[in-house]
Amino acid sequence: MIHLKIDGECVEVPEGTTILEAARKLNVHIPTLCYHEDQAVKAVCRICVVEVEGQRLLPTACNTPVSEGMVVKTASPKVIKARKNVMELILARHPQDCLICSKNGSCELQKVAKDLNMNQPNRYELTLRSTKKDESSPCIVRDMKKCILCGRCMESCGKVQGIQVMAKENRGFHTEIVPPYGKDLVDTSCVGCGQCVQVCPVGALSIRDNTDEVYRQTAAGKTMVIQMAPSVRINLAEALGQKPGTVSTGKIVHALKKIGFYKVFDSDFSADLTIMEEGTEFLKRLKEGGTLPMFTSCCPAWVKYCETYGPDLLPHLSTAKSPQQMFGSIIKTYFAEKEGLKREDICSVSVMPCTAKKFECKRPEMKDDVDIVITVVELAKMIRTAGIDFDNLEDAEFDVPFGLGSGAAQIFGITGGVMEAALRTVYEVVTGNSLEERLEFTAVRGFEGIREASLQIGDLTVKVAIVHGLANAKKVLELVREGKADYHFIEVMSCPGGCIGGGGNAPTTWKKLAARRDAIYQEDRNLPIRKSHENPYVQQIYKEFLGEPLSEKSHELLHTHYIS
Ligand code: HC1
Ligand code: SF4
Ligand code: SF4
Repeated sequence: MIHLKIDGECVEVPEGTTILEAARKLNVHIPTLCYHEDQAVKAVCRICVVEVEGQRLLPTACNTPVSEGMVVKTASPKVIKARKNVMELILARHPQDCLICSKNGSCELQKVAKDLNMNQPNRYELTLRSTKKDESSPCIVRDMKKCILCGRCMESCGKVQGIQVMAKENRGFHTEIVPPYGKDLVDTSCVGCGQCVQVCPVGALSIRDNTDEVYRQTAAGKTMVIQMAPSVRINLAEALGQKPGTVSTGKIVHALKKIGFYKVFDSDFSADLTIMEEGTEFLKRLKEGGTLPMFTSCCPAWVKYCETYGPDLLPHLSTAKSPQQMFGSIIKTYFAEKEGLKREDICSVSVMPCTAKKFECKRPEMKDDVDIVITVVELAKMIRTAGIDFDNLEDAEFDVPFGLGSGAAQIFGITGGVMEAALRTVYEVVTGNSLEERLEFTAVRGFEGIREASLQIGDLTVKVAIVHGLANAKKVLELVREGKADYHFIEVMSCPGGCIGGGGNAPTTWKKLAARRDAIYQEDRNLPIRKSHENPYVQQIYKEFLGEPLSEKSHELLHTHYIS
């Protein structure tokens, strides 16, 4: 163990600990910008400099290991002067339009500048990059004038997703982070997952904001209908300042009503529908010798990834649309008919934890089933704009008949959840036995990037794999291509942790993901119905409208095809 003093207080830490980590142990706050707790240390911004007794130069706390007897000052006049100088240099390259920036109020640069009390005019002249704003993607907006070159986005896109859409180009003052050949994002292999947005400390990468469209359609007198994804109820309160894992289903429904939605429906309902279709498709492939392993198809960033990097493997993807799109189809047909509306009278909105869902709804084969997708972060902004006192809002109920989902649908929002939901139904349908207290398939749970499990279903040992993070998906695609993956069914979610870690949420860390995970599994346990095939409204819609899973009508409305 190493003993040192930080701001006069003694601390004991293991060898190899950095000054930043040691300070955090003492609850001493050292400002950071390029540092991210889940990423490799970069030490490029230099805002975390500290003073170490006996050293002339100021080391960066994020990458300097502690040593025995070290005496550190984290906020001496010399340190503050140096940090203010670093901040002046950063601000001389950063637009000063905070009031109209998407990150206003949640920007890490803004916070550090405020904490540093930058109360004098900048001594350096403002010299902005000339890069134009890239609004070509339906999912995210790049405004590289605002980039502070921290490199976090490159790590998320490159290491976590294995895609590396952006890279550093040029040197020194001219350094920029850009897609290859200065292409627009839409012309790259970007899958729209928003993991780069998740880690960007400033407004250089942001979620495409579609909130104005919602207001426009409401003002135009459209019948406003919204569906809410499984993980939104887990993540929304956090985006409004509550602690991670605060579930607020009823409050969100109430807030959406206040904002002007005529019907508020639950995507958990269509997640159950997805299980009916996808589960039946899986059984059909098993029985009739269809293409196996079958891949899940509810994550649009994964579908796009597979279309781009595995066109030869597209027959493995389930043809089932995602719950979002299945719901869109049902709203513009069955629901419209029941309400005596034409499809063009309805504005079908969905609130999602996901930026890629914005792209999914614009795919031509999806028609206008879902008109607008807003993310958790956008809904949080709309709630603030409407002046809603969210914390003190009474709970409200989803509208019927699409307001009921099972616990199986609820866990769609976490890695392994789609598989677990499918297994609950497939097992009972095939064996005719009830799972009773063995309902929770703990073998498919967890945060390991690639997990596998097997389950005895009747005579067959079903082998499954669960993957999250596209860099992991790449490895599994390779195994399938080489014929080395003896799985029957593979769940892939692009975002680490699944949708609870989606790009449309407030910034995510593994620590926050653990709290969100606990909340989502608790929600499953709280629900009276925990298997998709037991959802009475799902049973009703098959009886009244769809016939049975994989019927002609189901194929027309609930299934899709892929583009290589
Ligand atoms: Fe997801 Fe899904 S679980 S993809 O993560 O299948 O976005 O929450 O809504 O469509 O249900 C996202 C979440 C979501 C779909 C469902
Ligand atoms: Fe990479 Fe995803 Fe960002 Fe696109 S949205 S640049 S794929 S991290
Ligand atoms: Fe969107 Fe979920 Fe896929 Fe992430 S894992 S891209 S949030 S659907």
